[in-house]
Amino acid sequence: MSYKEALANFKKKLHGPTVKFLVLPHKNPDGDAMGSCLGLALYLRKFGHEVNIIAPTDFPYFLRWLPNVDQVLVFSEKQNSRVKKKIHEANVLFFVDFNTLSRVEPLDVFLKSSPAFKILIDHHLAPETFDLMFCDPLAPATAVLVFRLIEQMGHLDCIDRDLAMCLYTALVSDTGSFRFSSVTSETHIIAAHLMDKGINAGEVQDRLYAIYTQGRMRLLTKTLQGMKILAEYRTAYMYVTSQDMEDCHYQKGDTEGFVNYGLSLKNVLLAALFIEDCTKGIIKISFRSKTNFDVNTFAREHFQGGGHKNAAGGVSREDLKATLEHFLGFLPLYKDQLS
Ligand SMILES: [Mn+2]
Repeated sequence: MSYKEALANFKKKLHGPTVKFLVLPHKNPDGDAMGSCLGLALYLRKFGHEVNIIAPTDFPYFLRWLPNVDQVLVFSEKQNSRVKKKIHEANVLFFVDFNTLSRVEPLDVFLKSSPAFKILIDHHLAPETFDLMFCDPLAPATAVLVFRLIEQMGHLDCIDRDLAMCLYTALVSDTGSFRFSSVTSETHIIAAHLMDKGINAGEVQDRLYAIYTQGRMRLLTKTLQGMKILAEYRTAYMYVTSQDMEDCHYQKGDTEGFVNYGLSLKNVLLAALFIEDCTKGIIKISFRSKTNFDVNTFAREHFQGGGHKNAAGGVSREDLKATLEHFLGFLPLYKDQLS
């Protein structure tokens, strides 16, 4: 189905009889996932539809101020029956900021078997197929696709201050405050449109980034002190142990953005952050890169992950020491690209 056909199809849904939408971000939702979901929900409600949002796991504390964030139902064992009921009742499922249903585990099985109409809006590479798709892997954030959808439907007037706040926060989150190479003139034009709705850009920055607890700052200090720089491979890597997290009173989201410090080094093209998760027995890994070094492929081939060309994630089921050794062992294979 072409984008144009998808739009026409969506238009019918939007202007048709009232339906129950269920909007879902990926697990461990970030600013783009949450902002895009909340913005989309505000938009759909303007047409009289019932809209629920379910997050597969909790979201970080620095997003708790987003407009209507209290309406997001977070899945947990306790909420199990409530969540299943909402999935069961939904006529339209809206998947936001992820490309495969495995990103919404453990809800994926229920969503897969649901007969509801399924729409995907996302900017990751190689998405799975759904009934309607609004996808562009070149878009710097899913919020850009939400904005485009609203614009192409001719509904820019529907964007009020709250909706603008949600989308702007999403944009800032996924573009490293408009620094990443994915940012285009369109990104800034959208940001300008959103600012014209009366939001305070500085306030968004402060709410997202000027919120370090003392513990988080200590964790960052410790992580930076342990940073290793491999000039030969233009690579910087860091790790966070479970013990460090415990010592620094870790809260969900505290390591967000740490990996970018590696990339702020002059001459570094690849940055990696390894986070030990003892409860799950895994190492979570974040990769960031500059220029053409493709961390999506790197994460996919070696660490069961993926994402975008310059920002991706992965996982290792070995311990921290073995994981780091493997990572270091892979670098010589990329010597040509990392020089
Ligand atoms: Mn995103």
